[in-house]
Amino acid sequence: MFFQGSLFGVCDPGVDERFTEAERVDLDERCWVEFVPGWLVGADALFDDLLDRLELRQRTNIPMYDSLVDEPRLTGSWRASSELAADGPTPLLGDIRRLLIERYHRPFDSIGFNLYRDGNDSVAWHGDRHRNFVTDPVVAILSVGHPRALRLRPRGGGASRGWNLGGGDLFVMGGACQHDWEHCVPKLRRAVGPRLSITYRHDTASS
Ligand SMILES: O=C(O)CCC(=O)C(=O)O
Repeated sequence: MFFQGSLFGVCDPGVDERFTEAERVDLDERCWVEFVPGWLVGADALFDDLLDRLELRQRTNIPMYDSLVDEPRLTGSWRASSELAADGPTPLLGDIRRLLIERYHRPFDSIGFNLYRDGNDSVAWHGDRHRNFVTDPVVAILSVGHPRALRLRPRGGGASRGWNLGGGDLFVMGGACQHDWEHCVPKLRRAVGPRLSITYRHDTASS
């Protein structure tokens, strides 16, 4: 896949360890998000590196309305328990993991990768299912590649809000977000380049 790098994204990747640009938004009394625009510099280099290294696969037979379909994105994952590289799939993703653990006080032990190849790729409204065994999980999404909207809406209805995520942006959902709110990445009608989301999650409650 060809990826046209942006001028600012082609240097060696690194993150702002002080989270200087972090903007926290309370969605309601129980739920918050934190947006850190441009948290990772050199996002295009990381994007290219991960496309080379990751084994992304096509999930099939996903129930959608009355039929079974191919999931409209490619996915991959890393788990702390099952890998030789115990800190992270690459040194940088391991460093990022440590920074996220320090800041959000959660034992991020898995990373999910989602490649949205173009505007036809998407994920429907949902809350992450590990809320069924972790109360108030924190979910941290680092986005590289072309920006795509991540939208959030209250479970059960209400106005949605959106953030455009790509190019090294970090977006964190916390509090009861996975219980009380849903999120999605909608399809786009216009042409758009690929985006990879790198999602840190934890299967237990505290670090
Ligand atoms: O790609 C994203 O930004 C969101 C991914 C997501 O919601 C999921 O995989 O559960």
